[in-house]
Parts: sequence; C-alpha cells; structure tokens
Amino acid sequence: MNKEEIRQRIEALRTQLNAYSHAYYVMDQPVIPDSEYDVLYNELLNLERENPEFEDALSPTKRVGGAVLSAFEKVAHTQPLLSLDNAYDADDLRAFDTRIKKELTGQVTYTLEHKIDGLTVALLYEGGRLVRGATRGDGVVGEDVTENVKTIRSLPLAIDYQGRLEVRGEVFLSKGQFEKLNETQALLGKTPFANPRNAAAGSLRQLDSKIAAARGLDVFIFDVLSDAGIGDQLTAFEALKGYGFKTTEIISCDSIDAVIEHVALMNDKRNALAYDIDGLVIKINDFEQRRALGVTAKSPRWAVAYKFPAQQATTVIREIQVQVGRTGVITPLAIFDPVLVAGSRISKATLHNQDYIDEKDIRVGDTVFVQKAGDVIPAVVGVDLSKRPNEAIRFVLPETCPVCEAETVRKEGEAALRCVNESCPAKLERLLMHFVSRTAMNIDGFGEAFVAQFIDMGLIETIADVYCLHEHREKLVNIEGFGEKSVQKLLEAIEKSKGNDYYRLIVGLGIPLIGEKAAKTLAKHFESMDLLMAADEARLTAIDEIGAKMAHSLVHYFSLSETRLLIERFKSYGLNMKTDKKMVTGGLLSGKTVVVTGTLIRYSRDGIKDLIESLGGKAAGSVSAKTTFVVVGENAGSKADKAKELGIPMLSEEAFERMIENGEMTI
Ligand code: 0OX
Repeated sequence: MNKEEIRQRIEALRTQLNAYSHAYYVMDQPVIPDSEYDVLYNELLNLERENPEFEDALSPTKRVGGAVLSAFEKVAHTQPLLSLDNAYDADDLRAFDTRIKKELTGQVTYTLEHKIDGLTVALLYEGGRLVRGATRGDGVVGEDVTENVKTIRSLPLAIDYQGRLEVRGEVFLSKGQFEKLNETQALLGKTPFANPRNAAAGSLRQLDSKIAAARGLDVFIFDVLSDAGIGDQLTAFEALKGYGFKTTEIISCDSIDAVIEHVALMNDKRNALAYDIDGLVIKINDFEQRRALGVTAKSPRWAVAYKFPAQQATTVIREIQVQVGRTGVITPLAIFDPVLVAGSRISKATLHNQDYIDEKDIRVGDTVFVQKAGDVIPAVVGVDLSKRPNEAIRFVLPETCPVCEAETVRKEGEAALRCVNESCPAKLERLLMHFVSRTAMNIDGFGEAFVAQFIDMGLIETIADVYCLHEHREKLVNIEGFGEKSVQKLLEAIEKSKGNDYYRLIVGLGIPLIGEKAAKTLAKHFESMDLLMAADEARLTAIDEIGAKMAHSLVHYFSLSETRLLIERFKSYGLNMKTDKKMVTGGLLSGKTVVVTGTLIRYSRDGIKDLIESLGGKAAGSVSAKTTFVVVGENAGSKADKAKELGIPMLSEEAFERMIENGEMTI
C-alpha cells in the first residue's frame, strides 16, 4: 500500500469500528463477533503505529485513555447548565401543570425522560468531531474532562454534522458496571463505592484517563443546543439518535393525569432497568412554548424533575450506641439525623460488627449514605469522605460489656464480639423479651419497661422464673402503672402459655441460629424435648433444613448444665414439651413398625430409635408379621434370618437414610 492507500485504509477502519461500537454500545445490538472486531482493531493499531503521521486523538484506538493530567482546566459554558425544580408527588405535578396553564394557552404536550442519577456534562462538536467535554461545575464554569469522556464507548467521537453543536447529557455507571467495579475494589483491598453516582463522579474526575477508561462509564444525551431548526424535544431526541448518541426512552403525554399515571408505572418498572434512575424529567415538548415561559434564576419554568421516593439518602451519624443481644453479641447501632428513605423515616441502623465498621470506615460525625436493604432493613452503605470532620476518630467496640462491664471476647473465625458473662442483665432482658414475644411463648402483658423492672427487682433471674411470678403477686401489684387488673391478666397469660405448642418453647430458649422455622422442623422430627436434647449432630444434620452450624449450636446448648436445669424447671411447672400427635401421625413412618438389627455406622441404638419415633414410627425389639421393615447393619444375626423367613423387607442403613432424606416410603 502506498501512503494514500494506507490513509484511506485507516479512515475506512475507523469508520467501520465506530459503526460497530455504535451498534454494540448504543443500540445494544452487536453486528459482528468480538473476535472480528479485535482483528480490525489490531490492524488499525498497527497501521497507526507504523504511520504516525496519520495519528488522530479521536481514533477508536484512543478510547483506552492517555496521558495523566496534573489538574483539570476550567471551562466557561456557552450557555449556563440549568438545574431542575423537584416534584415529589402528584400534587406537586398538578401544581406545576397549573403554573404552566396560567401562562400558556393552547394544547401542552409533556415529554417524559428517565432521570439519570449521574453527572451532567456538556459536549462540544466542531467539524463533526468531539472537541471538548466539560463537567457541569456550578452551571457557569465547569472542568475540562475531554480525555475522560472520550473513553465512554457509547459516545460518538465523530458525528455527521459539520457545524458547531453542543449536546448535554448525564454520565453514569450501569448497575452491572458498578457491581463489577466494587468487586475489583474489594479484590484490591480498597473501600467499595457507596453507590453508582459516587463511583461515576470519582471516575469522571480521574486525572488519569486510563483509570476512567477502565471504569466503564456510559452517557445518555438529553439536550441539543443547535441552530439546526429543531422545534421540539421529540424531534431533538430523533436528531440525537440520528447522530449516534444514546438517549433514554422518551414518551409524550397530553395531560398531567397521563403524566401522573406514567410516573407511577415507571416507579414499578425502574428496578428492571440496567441503570439507576431516581425519577423522571418532565419537560414541555414545544420549544416555542418553552421560550414563552422562560427560566428563573437557576431552573427552567418548562421542566420539572419528578423524584421517586428516595431509596438511598444521606445523613449525619450523631452517635454509635452499643447494644448487648440475648446471646451476648455486642452490636453497634448508628444513630443519625432522621431521613426519608423509600417512603419511610429512619434514624438508626445496625452497623453489625467491627469488621463492617472497619471496612466502610464509619465514624461518628460522618455524612453517610443510608438505604433500605431489600427495601426493609435500613443500612449504612457508605461514607462521604469529603464531608468528614477533622476530629472524627475511628470507632472501636468496647473491651468491656457496656451493661455489666465484664470482658468482651471475639472468638477466632467469628465476626461477633460477645459479653461472656452468663448472667449479664442485658442478655437476660433481651432473652426475656424474646421468650415472651409473639413468635415464641406469646405471653401478652410484658411491656418492655416492665421486663427491665422485674429484672431490677430481682423477680426474674432466668426465663424459667416467668412461671414463678405468681408468687410475687403483691410486689407486682405495687409497681407503678401496673395495677391489679394488669397483673391478673399477665398471670393468666403466663398460665395459658404452658399449653403452647412445644416448638414455641424451642424458639423461646433463644438458641443461637434457631428461629421459628427451625424450631417447627425440630418439633416435627423430635416428638419431645427429651428426644431433641438427646440428638447428636449427625442425627440433626440428617434433617434437610438443619445445617451443620445449627446442629452444633443445638448440641452445645443442650450440653450446658444450666440448660438441663432450665428444662427440668419448665417440666416441673407443667409446660408442654411434646409434639402434638397430629404432627407425628403425619410423619413418614406413622403407623409403621421398624426393627433394627446389627451394628449401624451412623447411629447409636438410641439414636435410630429416636429417629424412627420422631417420624411417627414404632421401634420394635423383635421381628414379627407386624414388622413393616427391618434395618440391617453389620453382623446382623437371627433377626435378619427371621425377617427373611417371613418375607419382611430389609433395608441397609444407607437405603434407610436415603428413604428418610427423600421423604418417601419406598417399600
Ligand atoms: C437527567 C436530566 C437532567 C435541561 C434543562 C434543565 C435540565 N438527569 O437525566 N437534566 C435534563 O434536562 C436539563 N434532563 C435530564 N434527563
């Protein structure tokens, strides 16, 4: 190839690669496989290297970033970048419509665009080429981030318009890129970004454009400033798309009612989008009407940003309280200025443990991002380090329990710090609240304040003492605000609770990792508390819903002498500790008689007997015509012979286990 042919080939490759990038990054419709793109890209890269006179700063090979800047240049915007007034509900939207209708006569059409929670940029094209990208800054002066915006794959570096054209848009990170970025941050041992907006802001303002390139920024264009005779927003979007820009969907509505309807619809659909939107921007479609309305000091009268109820908000942590849970776990709780998140006011959130605090480096005085995890539990997801006060110091959980002052201990391999004092009053208070709660023994009349008082007065030292409260009737009646009637009611509720389903007592014990669901499963598999207490870890983990950690927790709990004493006392007070027969009769072995012979590997004799009984079966000592089947272990003797003689099915230990695991009688 001679020089001219090389130049033409380079041009052709650039045009071709730009078109493929547009299909991939803007239209989301790749037209060639990555491998083919790579071949052409490498050809271009080589030609450019060998022929430096044809270098071009806007070549597709320059998307990877380049020189490191020492600072960003300031850029005065051609026209100020306005901000938007906000609307938070249907009333605000109607007020916006009313204001407009006062000024305008004739039909008004509104357009609705996604409101991207990113950073506004102004992009200038001259002679069909991107010449400058600037941040919004204060709306009048921004910063030159041309090198960084050039790395945004969905942004055309060359467009088919030779005049001067400025477009404006919102730079953002998709949810997927944000996840990926945080995974990388974690791998590098760096603090994760709190949200996509922060990550996008940090990336757009990187002095090293190679870093910006690696972040995978994206941009939606929503505005075009040109004299090309465009008269309305719908046409502007069509023109933008025609130039190769990426736009969000846009819809038009002829009434504010239709706008309100669409806004509600979008709030439901927003989670399905690949990027975060925090609302919709509602604009008057017609530019003539826009001009008639004009602008206020900082925002246009013809547009409004409808904000969805915030799912994330910022607030300031005023205090970190330390709480002691019923199992002694010390939990830090952040108390912050109340904020509205996903429609509800929150003022505190758990910080879980020391690791969580350290990982996010959360301090008192910090401005933090809070959100509702799974839209229910409030969580502090990150810190805005730029707002950290100088005096903010690292937060460390205490070495002694804030309630009983006993030592706090963190076991190896555990995230939790615990108060190791078995009789810590805080633990007892929490356990007692849990014991009487709706999910556990469901005893009405135990207000939180009274629970603390009963403990203070020495009336309750363990949860079993609940059933001795009637002995202190006099003292109870004299408690201020309690009175004869409430005492009577409470004592009746306590008495009634003795007849509860026994799974409730299992819940009430507050065994670590054993909640309501696990307790119900256990009550189904073990007919009585005695059987449950005798179960070993192998027997427990043989149950589908019981994992190794739960099994370990149960065995440990029941091995404690305090536990045995507690259970004995409950028994002596007449608490129900047996599964309702109905539950067992529904068991896999209900109505079946099973004989075990020989030595089993996984079960002791008592263990398998318990298992059979907990499944509703009868464990018999000898084989007869009534025997349903025989479980045969090693060195089985005469019982196996008898079973053979009578034609009674025999199962190996393994086959028996499989049958139980599958929950199906195979004989
Ligand atoms: C966005 C967004 C921001 C034009 C006149 C005032 C605001 N965050 O997605 N701004 C605008 O419009 C400008 N549109 C948007 N879609």
